[in-house]
Amino acid sequence: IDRYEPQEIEKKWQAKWAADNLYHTPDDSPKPKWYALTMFPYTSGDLHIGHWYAMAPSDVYARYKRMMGFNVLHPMGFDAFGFPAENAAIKRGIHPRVWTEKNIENMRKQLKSMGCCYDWDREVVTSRPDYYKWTEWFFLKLYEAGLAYRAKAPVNWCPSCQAVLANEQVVGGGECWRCETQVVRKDLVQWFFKITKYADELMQHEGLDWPERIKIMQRNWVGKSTGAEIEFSLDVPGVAEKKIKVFTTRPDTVYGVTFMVLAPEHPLVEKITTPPQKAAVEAYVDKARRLTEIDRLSTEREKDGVFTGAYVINQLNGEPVPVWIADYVIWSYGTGAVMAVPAHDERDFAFAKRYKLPIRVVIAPPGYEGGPISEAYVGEGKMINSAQFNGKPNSEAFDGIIDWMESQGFGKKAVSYKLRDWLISRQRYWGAPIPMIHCDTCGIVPVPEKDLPVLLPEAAEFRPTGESPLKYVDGFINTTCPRCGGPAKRETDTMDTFMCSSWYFLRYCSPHDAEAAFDPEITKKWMPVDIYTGGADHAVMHLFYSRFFTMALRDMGRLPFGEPFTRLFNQGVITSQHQKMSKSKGNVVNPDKYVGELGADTVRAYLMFVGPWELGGDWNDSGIGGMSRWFNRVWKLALEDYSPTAFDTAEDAALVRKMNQVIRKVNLDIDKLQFNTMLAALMDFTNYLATAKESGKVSVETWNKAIESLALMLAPTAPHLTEEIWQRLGKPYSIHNQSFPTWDNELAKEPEITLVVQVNGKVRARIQAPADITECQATDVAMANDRVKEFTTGKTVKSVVYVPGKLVNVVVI
Ligand code: ANZ
Ligand code: ZN
Repeated sequence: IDRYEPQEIEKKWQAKWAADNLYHTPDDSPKPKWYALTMFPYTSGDLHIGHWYAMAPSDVYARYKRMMGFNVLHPMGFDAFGFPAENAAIKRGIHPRVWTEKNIENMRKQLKSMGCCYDWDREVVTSRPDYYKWTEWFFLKLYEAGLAYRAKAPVNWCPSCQAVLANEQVVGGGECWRCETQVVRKDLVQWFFKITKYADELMQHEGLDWPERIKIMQRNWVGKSTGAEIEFSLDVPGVAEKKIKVFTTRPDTVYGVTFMVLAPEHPLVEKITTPPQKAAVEAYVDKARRLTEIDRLSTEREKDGVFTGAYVINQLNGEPVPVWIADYVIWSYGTGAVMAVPAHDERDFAFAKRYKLPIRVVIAPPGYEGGPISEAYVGEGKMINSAQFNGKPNSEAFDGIIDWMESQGFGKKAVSYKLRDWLISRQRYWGAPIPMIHCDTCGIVPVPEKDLPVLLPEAAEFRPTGESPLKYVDGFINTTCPRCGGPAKRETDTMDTFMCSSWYFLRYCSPHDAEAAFDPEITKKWMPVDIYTGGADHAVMHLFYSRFFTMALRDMGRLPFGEPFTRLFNQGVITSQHQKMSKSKGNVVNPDKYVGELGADTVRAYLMFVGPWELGGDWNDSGIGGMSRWFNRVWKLALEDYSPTAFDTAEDAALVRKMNQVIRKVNLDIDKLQFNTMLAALMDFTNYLATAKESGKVSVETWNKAIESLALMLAPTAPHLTEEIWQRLGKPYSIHNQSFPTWDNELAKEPEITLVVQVNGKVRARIQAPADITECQATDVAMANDRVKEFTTGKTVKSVVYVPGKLVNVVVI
């Protein structure tokens, strides 16, 4: 026979599959649907081995589902808007569109070399007008639904990228997620999406088969706190506000309030500050502005602050409370004001110590006999110094105080969320334009739907100024108001690229629809996604935003469900020299070289053999030759002639049994996405077949059946190799349209034997056991038998002798 030449056969079959449209996915099919989605790549330039690690195993699963009789939607596309394209334009003078399209060409070619069963007719590219037209449309729909608004807000500003970052894009100790520069704060008017409206629903994952880790991260990201909002009365001449509201998770400590702290940005600060305190307060506010939220919340930093000179009244006991400002109070959380209880809160305690403010214990620590305490007591206890609540456990007083305040009109039960609204404005060129117009007469006017898309002008100048280049494109910015027809200006900010990826899975369902973002009927058939695979680094941004979009669409009546991804699976990370691969570290592994030498099938299988998919591992090519040798063995076994020389019924039955066992294991492993053990089972089967061939004891029929099942089981992993084998075996094209082998539990069963167990020479038990039971297992089963135990408990086992397949002899004294 010919040699196994992967380069040749892979090219050949890829061309044939494409010509035959083998992986075309019809919307109409009598088969049940299966939507297998893999996170689409960002168009950064090259696919590295990490992309392969994400895409090859997910392709194996999609192919398996195809062979299991599903109509599988397995699409691929490109996340193509974003900073790097624009940075390339600034650095190298290439237009972002040209840079992006060039990268797409290259990446598509690389993706095709993997031999995945993608339906390329459904490819989406988020930076093309036929796609971003609908991203703009989504903006309009969210705006109509009251979910988009403009607000001036302190934003995270990356001085290096010269751009505003979402909270999620600030990582580590306050660095830009992309360039790791320290982020600073800046005020800008921006567009926000009201993702907080869905805070409660986003915390739940009902009916979703998602990793626990991701669910916890999402819940923490929402950060729901339950407590109360309490009003302190304010009486400063000339100030209209007569109350300051605080949010607290500890209403049970309200009698222990000895001062109040406002965020430096709190609008009342300016109004209530007394003349003598003015200079100090202004200086402090100025200083706070320059810090990031992360710095401000850091527990390591010493808490400092300034007295405003003003007082509020604690309405529960009528006491005056001095009002301070301090940067550990965050303006965007709760009400931006804190009732400070130094006796029971660590931060307040430190603050009170520093500024010599009173500390009043209202929950008695164990054994407390009055007097000062040396640190904040945050535990449970009996109420003291708390009027009619004295003597009650604080947990009980929690609700009692809320009820009392509600009846008196001092406060009410409240919840607060850490989750912030999603800031989507970007002062960048390479993104979908925000379809809004500013008119001096009419204010903010949405671009009429019929005028979409608002096209990105091709000509623009790219400068690292931090302002959108669109500001300087006259033909873009100057327009007419859709309402009054007068001269008006376009919004020049573009949208966060996470908007593009918040709905791409919907576009795949009807990618060529010119009338709608997605066809509601077709989309209803495909969605929700049955399995979504990708990196765990998308736990809060992409997955959160996609869920928000889906929930919003449901509430608009445009989708009949609110959760886009039924099952989520995160593959591990492939590292290189034990580090994350990155261009700057120069440790990026390019798979093309290995594909060129050994073939895509080998690279696919080798990656899956690194370890459990969810764990990832370090890339090391030392074993890849072994994978290639295995495929060569499979090739020879399958294609060389076989003829029985010493037929033996028992051996024939043994192969049938082995085959059924392997088929069972492979099916169960693939379904659990345990590709490494699936491959190990197939390798073991190959060894078994090699031995069987040598001994020549099985029939031609059984042999052929075994070879066919091996090829079919290997088809999802090594699609080219198996297609070639299938053809050479004279089977009908294509192996990828065949059914995956199924097993028969009866045939997979090991024949049983009867184990006789003797204790001190007397037969005490007869146990049914599988014929291939090992010595270890046989001893264990024997010793665990209840009858046997009756004669061994309390005695010392001197020896256990196993006569294979027959007898376990136990001697005790
Ligand atoms: C009084 C009190 C007494 C508090 C006590 C705690 C312990 P979480 O759990 O994170 O929601 N707080 C409220 N708004 C704040 C803001 N904008 N910036 C900084 N801190 C703020 O925290 C809620 C608690 O954090 C609130 O409960 C408040 O302090 C503080 F023994 O109120 B507490
Ligand atoms: Zn107008």
